[in-house]
Amino acid sequence: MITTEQKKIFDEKIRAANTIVLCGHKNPDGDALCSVLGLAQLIELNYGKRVVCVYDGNIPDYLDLVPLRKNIRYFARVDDVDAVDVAIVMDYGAIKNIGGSKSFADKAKFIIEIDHHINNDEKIGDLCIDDTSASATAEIVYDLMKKMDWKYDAAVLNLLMTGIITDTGHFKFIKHGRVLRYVADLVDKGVNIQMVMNGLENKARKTVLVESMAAGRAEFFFKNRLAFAYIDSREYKNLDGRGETVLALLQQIHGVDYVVLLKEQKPGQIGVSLRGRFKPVNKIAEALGGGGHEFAAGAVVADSLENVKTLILKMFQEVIK
Ligand SMILES: [Mn+2]
Repeated sequence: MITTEQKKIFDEKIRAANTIVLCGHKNPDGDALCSVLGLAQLIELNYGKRVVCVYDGNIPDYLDLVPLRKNIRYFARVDDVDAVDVAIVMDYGAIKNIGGSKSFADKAKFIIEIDHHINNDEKIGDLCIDDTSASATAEIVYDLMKKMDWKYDAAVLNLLMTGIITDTGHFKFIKHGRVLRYVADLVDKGVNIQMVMNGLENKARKTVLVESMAAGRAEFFFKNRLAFAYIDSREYKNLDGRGETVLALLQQIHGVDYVVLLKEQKPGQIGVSLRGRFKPVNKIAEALGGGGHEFAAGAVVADSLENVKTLILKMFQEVIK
């Protein structure tokens, strides 16, 4: 919940600022990207201020079609910003996740954070507008927009809907009804959910081919209860994002309780994605040094593809009895 005091400080700081920089976490996902672009547009519409949006890492192709996509720049190529009055850091979770964009926060006179992650790290904001009950950072931006009584446009509404849709896995991970009431408001204001979702289904042919190949050669273990797939480092270059399609396809198979996808990001560095259909997988992710949600979790392990596969099958042996 955004307090009157938070509203007041936000308003004063933005009003007094000349240069405002916005960023989300490194390798932005739909929520990080769209929350940044949406809030930037709201500030421009309502305060007429110069807002610079920056990112580090890569923005996946499936986000190419989101409104105002061109308004965000790779942090290292931004050389026309000297003094930063206010930096707004969004959807970041922990300081290490910000990446190179942190240099703008470092030189900012005032930092605002807007986040829905549980942050066990130190918080970066002088003003923290955090809500761990929010399903997406875009939900907090929507809340802020309403409480501030801001003007908005169609781009803002579509961006906020995109943030909510992507972070909730197309509404699957919603934990409370509030966000659906916001979604209802967005629909009443003119957002077309079908158009937003269609826009997100936007991948290069090579990506779809890698994903379908990985699903096609999946192996099955423990009486077909565990589906296992991998993507090697050569194929990984053509992957866009996390290989969600591989996981989604294998999860549909009757009798499969668990899906494991190993991604060789580079030799010796394996990204692990775990999905449980009806059984949790977060404990295994945590044992591998990662984390996540109960039914969707992951980790990055420094070892060979073969060794990580052996290790994970051994761990599942304990779980599947
Ligand atoms: Mn998020």
